[in-house]
Amino acid sequence: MDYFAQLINGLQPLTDLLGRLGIAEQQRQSYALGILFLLVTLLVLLLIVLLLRRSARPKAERPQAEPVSESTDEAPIADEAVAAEAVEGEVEEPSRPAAAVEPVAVSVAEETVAVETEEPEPVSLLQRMRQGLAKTQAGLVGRIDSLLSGHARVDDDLLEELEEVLITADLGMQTTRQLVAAVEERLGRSEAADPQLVRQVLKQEMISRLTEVDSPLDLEQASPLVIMVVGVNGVGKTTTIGKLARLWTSRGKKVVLGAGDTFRAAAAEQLAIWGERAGVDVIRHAEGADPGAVAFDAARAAVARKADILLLDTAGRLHTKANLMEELKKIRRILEREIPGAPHETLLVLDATTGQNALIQARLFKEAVEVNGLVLTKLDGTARGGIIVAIANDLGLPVRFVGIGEGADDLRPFDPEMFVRALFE
Ligand SMILES: Nc1nc2c(ncn2[C@@H]2O[C@H](COP(=O)(O)OP(=O)(O)OP(=O)(O)O)[C@@H](O)[C@H]2O)c(=O)[nH]1
Ligand SMILES: [Mg+2]
Repeated sequence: MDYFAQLINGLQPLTDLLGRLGIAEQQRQSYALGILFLLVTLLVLLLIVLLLRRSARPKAERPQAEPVSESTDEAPIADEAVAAEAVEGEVEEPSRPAAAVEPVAVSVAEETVAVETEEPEPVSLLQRMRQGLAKTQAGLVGRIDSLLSGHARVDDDLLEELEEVLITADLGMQTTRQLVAAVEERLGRSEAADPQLVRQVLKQEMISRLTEVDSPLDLEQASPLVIMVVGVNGVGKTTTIGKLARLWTSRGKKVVLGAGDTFRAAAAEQLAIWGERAGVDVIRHAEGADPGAVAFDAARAAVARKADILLLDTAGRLHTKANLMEELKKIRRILEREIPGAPHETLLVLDATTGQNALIQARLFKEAVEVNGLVLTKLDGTARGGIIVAIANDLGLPVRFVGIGEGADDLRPFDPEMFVRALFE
């Protein structure tokens, strides 16, 4: 009862107000109580509505909130790992959903649009090279990294395991021994040597070994510059010629192609297709014709048409038991008779996916036909890209181009530093 009296007292201002509004005295108290009851009910209802909205909101907001937290997680990693070369999309993308006010569907749609519009942007050379070398990166540098993180210092154990990693990654016995010796010499087996320094030494040694033999192909040394492309079957000779034709015509060179692989009709046809794409003339004979005759006609045509470059395709195997190397020597003699100094370049094409086999082929061809430079194809499809260091180091031959895909633009002039950076960084 006491509480009731207090409540009535508390309602005095309200009953006074009701009195001023002309409500009879007997009814004022019940009116005031009714109003109070209404107010309390409204308040409770308001609270219920607020609570319901609060419990419903996280469901709608969760997908928005996640990308925001991702953005704060990812940005520093991208910054640290790839510094200036950070993929733009990775850094920018997460900020979009954070800014979006509309619910889930819209923010997801915006994200998709952002990705779609970013895709066609030209990727940098280094990025493209990095993509092409992804498998070698994982197979060689990935393994080196996990080896180093498992050791506290540079000791016998680490050096032994490093040797094993390099050999199994196709760097070959000779190059592996030299690289491990360089690490030992430069870091010693001291307690103080941080294993992470091994990474630096390997990187520098690889660059210096590749740079030692590096020499870009000089296109101005002769006109027409005659390039004979050799290699066993399936390594990518014809594809490489097609890509080179396209690269050089795009730089204003007049290119003529010679279909010296008469072993199968499809070979000349394949070259003709590449020629058409690049808009260059292709000199071809019927299937089974003498490759020497094709070389002769191609050389004559290149001179007559004032071509800057003649690219001659050759077979990787032959119909007869005639030795492939003898056939290639004969072609060389014919070219030389027609154009003094030709072939100015004998490019040996090697398939990186064959690993140590590529090294053996390179030795054989080098002895037989005076190879001047190498093209290493299919780096994109293999973890054995380390073979490039072994070949350059063991044979002392410059790598002129590397193939990192089947597309017309997937042949790149070889740049040792960029290659090693794409692998290690
Ligand atoms: N992934 C990838 N494939 C390549 C590359 N280069 C060539 N190829 C593919 O390798 C296959 C063989 O290429 P070709 O150019 O026909 O090889 P070839 O040496 O002329 O072969 P023969 O004419 O039989 O002696 C084709 O399917 C090419 O598309 C490369 O860099 N990356
Ligand atoms: Mg071919």
